[in-house]
Amino acid sequence: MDYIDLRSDTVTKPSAAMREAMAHADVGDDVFGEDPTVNRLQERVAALLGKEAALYVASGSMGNQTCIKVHTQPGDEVVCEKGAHVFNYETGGIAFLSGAQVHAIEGHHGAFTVDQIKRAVRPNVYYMPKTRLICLENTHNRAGGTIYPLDLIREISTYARSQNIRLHLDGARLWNACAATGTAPAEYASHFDSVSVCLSKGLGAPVGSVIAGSRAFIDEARHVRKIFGGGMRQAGVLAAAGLFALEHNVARLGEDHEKAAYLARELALVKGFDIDLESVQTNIIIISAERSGRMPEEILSALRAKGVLLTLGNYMGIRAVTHLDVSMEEVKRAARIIRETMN
Ligand code: TLP
Repeated sequence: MDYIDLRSDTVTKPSAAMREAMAHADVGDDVFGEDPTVNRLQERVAALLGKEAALYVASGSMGNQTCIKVHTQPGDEVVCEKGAHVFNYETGGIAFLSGAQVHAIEGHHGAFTVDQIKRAVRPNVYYMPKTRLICLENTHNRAGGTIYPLDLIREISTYARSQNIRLHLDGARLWNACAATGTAPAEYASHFDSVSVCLSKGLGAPVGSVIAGSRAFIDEARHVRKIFGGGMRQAGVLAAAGLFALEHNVARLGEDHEKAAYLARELALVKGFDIDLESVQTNIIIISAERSGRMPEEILSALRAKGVLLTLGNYMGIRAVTHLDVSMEEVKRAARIIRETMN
């Protein structure tokens, strides 16, 4: 069956033109720092984010976890939002890889305030963990692709700096936040000590993320990446896809947001579905199916049988994500199928 796949923006496949760029990439051994395409990608992302240096990594999880490892010592505390990807979907990596513990705060639309952070930060007493790092997520996946308000980021950054607490941005979908707000990536990034961005979500590359920060931070991150088994060799064939994605697939992200806005409006009318339309700010829709009286898993398999793929969202929730490989026409068809299945 030809599925309309709305499970994630990670499901996109590299286009013929992207594959062409990959086939012609100049390569070298990146563990020696000699892959010209990887170097070009790192320089490009560092410039886009206004940081001194950047490092290509295999995935968003590797990017976040590498940054967290560089920022923390075992026993430290990392503050993040309750629904954060680093906390929920990275297999306990903060504990496993960094030996740090998480202090999770419940935000609104994935964002918390300085006051909430102040209440979470540990006093400087020897028998307490040290609050070493705060992680923000923009856009926030589990909250529904919500955008972290820039004024909140500014306040949090000012406070974190005053307390000597590091600030990391999980910017897997930072490009979507930038497309929706018109804020430049470097403006967001300027408030953080480290930033992780993905090339394999909305941008449509098959693999890869990039982390950015000061030169000293990235030197340390390169060391940690090697420990994590992420030293790659002729990775230029992959990095070429990332460069292609940055060149061709950023300006079009607004289309994905239009498709999501349409789909959200349609699905809000479906019997038993509840959608917080205010949270639909980019390309993700979280649907609560609680009132339908049906379990999300049951709804997902009924839709699969009719050719529409969605995935589980937060508790009792279903998630739909729009992307490069699903057209407005397909989104309209999916909305029709979902309505028919639920009515
Ligand atoms: N998110 C995936 C799943 O893991 C849930 C998805 O389908 O959305 N940060 C954020 C905000 C993410 O949404 C993701 C991936 C990551 C980091 C991790 O990226 P990868 O999957 O490349 O490790």
